[in-house]
Amino acid sequence: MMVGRGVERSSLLLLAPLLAETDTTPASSRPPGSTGAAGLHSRFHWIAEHVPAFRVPGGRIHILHSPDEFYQAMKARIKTAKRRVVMASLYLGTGPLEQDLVNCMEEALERSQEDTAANLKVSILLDYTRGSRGKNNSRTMLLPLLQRFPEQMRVCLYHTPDLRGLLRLLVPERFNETIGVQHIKVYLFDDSLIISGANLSDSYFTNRQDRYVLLEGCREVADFFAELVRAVSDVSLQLESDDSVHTKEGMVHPYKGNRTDFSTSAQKQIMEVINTARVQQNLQDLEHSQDSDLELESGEERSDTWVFPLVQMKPLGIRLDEEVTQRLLWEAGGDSTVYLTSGYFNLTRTYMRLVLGAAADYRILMASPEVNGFFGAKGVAGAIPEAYIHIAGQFYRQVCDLGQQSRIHLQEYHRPDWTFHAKGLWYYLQGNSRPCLTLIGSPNFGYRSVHRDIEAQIAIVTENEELQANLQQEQEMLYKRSTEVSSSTFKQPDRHVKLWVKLVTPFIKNFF
Ligand SMILES: *[C@@H]1O[C@H](CO)[C@@H](O)[C@H](O)[C@H]1NC(C)=O
Ligand SMILES: *[C@@H]1O[C@H](CO)[C@@H](O)[C@H](O)[C@H]1NC(C)=O
Ligand SMILES: *[C@@H]1O[C@H](CO)[C@@H](O)[C@H](O)[C@H]1NC(C)=O
Ligand SMILES: *[C@@H]1O[C@H](CO)[C@@H](O)[C@H](O)[C@H]1NC(C)=O
Ligand SMILES: CC(=O)N[C@H]1CO[C@H](CO)[C@@H](O)[C@@H]1O
Repeated sequence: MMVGRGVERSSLLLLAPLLAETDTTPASSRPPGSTGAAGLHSRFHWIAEHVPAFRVPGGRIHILHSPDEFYQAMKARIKTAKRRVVMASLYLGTGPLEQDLVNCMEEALERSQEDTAANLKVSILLDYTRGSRGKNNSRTMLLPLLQRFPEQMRVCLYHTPDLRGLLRLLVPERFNETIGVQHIKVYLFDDSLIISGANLSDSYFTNRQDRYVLLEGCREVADFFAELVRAVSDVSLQLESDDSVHTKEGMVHPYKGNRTDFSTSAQKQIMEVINTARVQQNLQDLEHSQDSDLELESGEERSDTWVFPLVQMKPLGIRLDEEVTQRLLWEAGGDSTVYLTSGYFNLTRTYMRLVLGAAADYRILMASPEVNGFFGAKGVAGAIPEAYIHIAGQFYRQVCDLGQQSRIHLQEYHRPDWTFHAKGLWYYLQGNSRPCLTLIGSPNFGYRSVHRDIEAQIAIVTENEELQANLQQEQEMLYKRSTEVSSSTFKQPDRHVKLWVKLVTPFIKNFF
């Protein structure tokens, strides 16, 4: 692997073990400061060696800004869907807003039955442990639909293979979710889809800040995600109308079956979806490049944007998101600025080292304690914001020890009565006031995302100026509500971390 410019030897040494284990494809030679189509393409085309690359017109990608916009878009699209609705999420909440969403599905299914030609299929993938929590839960929300529309409705519950045996019996209910969950958030309606970090739950529809991107009429991307969710659903537990669950015929049971056999077979099925799409898109790209001299027909939109799906399922041996994110963070050269945000700030050790060792400017946005989702929580959970203060404080101290304060800035998000859950990054090249790349989806750069949960996000690389402007606006709106962290921040009384929290943080940080 070629190494970005402007990196000192010391950080190279630090990274040696890491580089050894990553991909060895040489970085494409990039003209410095080049930002044109060819520049962007050659700079980021290596991503296509790992994952499928879909070309779409940038004008079809819309950034949604608020929880309400996200919620209304989902309702409207469920109601008008004709062929398919596919929803993958951690869980479906049980409040009136979630019930309303279920009602929209019911309405769409009823309508589809009246029209004999139509055949709407609704497919829902949730996490088994989170979706089964409590008496009223995601399952009880969806059972009526399953009973009424058995031919059109599918509900699957992913169960991590790591929660098995004695552990499964001994871990208390709320804690068995910490072992690993289905965390992918994709909401798909015919050929349009929303990729987000937001769960299907009340607060995410009202006052919990997350990110959401809508890809409108992008059939190939939608087909890919529908297939991906189908493959994960196939290896998950199938919910029946009597609330029982069973494995799909011929599948290994996720926690009763052999652990290795389960992962191997799940990996094979999921990788098949990814590899098929990759080959298909490569072929298309080849054809496309051959006739790229042809004029666009009038009214035809230019495919000026690439969408790369990045999947991470470490329990099943799939680590594509990790590979791409690592290289992206590492290769961010001195000619770039990376805005990175994670609601819960606990970068993995590797990501942290990459940020500390890279040459780019980093602006890292995290939740301030009062917008942490656990702020004011009862019992042990109430200490979680403190644990994050502690982790952020440690990271900040490292930045200072390395004398990197002018390159790595930490910022805290504030907003009364809101919680902050946004994650992703925006990548700016020098000389450009707008980002050319963003990552958006479920992973949050933390230990759980990389090692325990199953996740998906997309990398969008675009030369479409309007889309770039919209991404910039999104980034600015989030950072506008933040203040910069300095050494005095951690001396404020509300940042006091109790000794016991400091002591237990190293042991519990793997779990959130
Ligand atoms: C569960 O749902 C039922 C029926 O909708 C409702 O009457 C009941 O109050 C709910 N229970 C809880 C604990 O939310
Ligand atoms: C989680 O824990 C509860 C209570 O200990 C148990 O009833 C439930 O079956 C567990 N869930 C899973 C998936 O093991
Ligand atoms: C929603 O999803 C996030 C991760 O995206 C998860 O950490 C969180 O616990 C979920 N929220 C709730 C209220 O369960
Ligand atoms: C699980 O299967 C693998 C090969 O498929 C085998 O080597 C291993 O012994 C099995 N483990 C158990 C506990 O049966
Ligand atoms: C910043 C930080 O402390 N990150 C930690 C998050 O959790 C993982 C898992 O334990 C650690 O390896 C990281 O160091």
